[in-house]
Amino acid sequence: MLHAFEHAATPGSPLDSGTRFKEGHMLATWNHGLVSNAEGWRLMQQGGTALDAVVEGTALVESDPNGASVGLGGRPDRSGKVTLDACVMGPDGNAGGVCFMEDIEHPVKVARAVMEETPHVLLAGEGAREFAISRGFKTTNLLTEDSRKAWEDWKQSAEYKPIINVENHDTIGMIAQDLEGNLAGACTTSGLAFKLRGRVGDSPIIGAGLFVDNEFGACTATGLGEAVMRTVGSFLVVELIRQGQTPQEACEEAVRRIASAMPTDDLQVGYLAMDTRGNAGAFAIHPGFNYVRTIAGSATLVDGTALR
Ligand code: SD4
Repeated sequence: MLHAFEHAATPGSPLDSGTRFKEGHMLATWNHGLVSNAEGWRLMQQGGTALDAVVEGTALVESDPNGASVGLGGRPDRSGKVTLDACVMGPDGNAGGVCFMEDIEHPVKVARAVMEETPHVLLAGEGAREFAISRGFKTTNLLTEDSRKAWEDWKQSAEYKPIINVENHDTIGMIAQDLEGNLAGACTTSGLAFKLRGRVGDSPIIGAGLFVDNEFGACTATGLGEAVMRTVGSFLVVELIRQGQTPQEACEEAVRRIASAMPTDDLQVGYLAMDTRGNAGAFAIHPGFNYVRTIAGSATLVDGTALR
């Protein structure tokens, strides 16, 4: 088996820094990554782990009532209920998630508790909610006035059509490498607006919305979860990195895999990945997918490239 230090990204490629960033490396989807990465970076410089960074960073975004696709203020399902999905994965290969969970503002923190305090990986629905309450999480009404109005408007047509790049502000997926060189990731969402009740997307599913292999790399996904789940996207990206591709090459191949399996006119998916050597990659089906990269304390909002 290759060891991380033997696993070179394509030597000389523009993304190959050849070595990891000693102060850490952080990527998050969409422009709310500016908020999550600032918090994650702050924690890591104070000795926090990559896992602390991704959980606390994404939790801040969950609390923003103006984010229509994550946590508080997330758009409800077609019955008017906000149901949340999230997962985390740490450097030791352990993982935890919750899906179809109501009334709890921080699914990403509950996912961490599932990982650290139970022998399980995924808790769903009422069971996830009860577990959260048993661990001291408070219940909150997650349906904001804005979301309620949007739902009332939607009911006029009740058209069910997932929209590409909703306000450039969607599911947050965050991956990080800490000062020790360890990787972790988190992904949290309210899923598709006005989804069928009970629908769960890729975001809480390990291997689909998120995957971390501490020796090689990490990936997270955003976009139409059904396409990511059908192709086990984040696992695929990390596996390709493991086999020697750069994160950019791996994200591109995973997007092409979707395009070869299904029509993509109305379908958006974006992948965001890093390896252990300081390389980053991002690729989407359609333009419009952006992400935030933080290196040396400085965050950059980057427009990802796309297939079409
Ligand atoms: C889902 N992947 O529930 C999520 C939604 C999303 O950008 O990421 N939108 O399918």
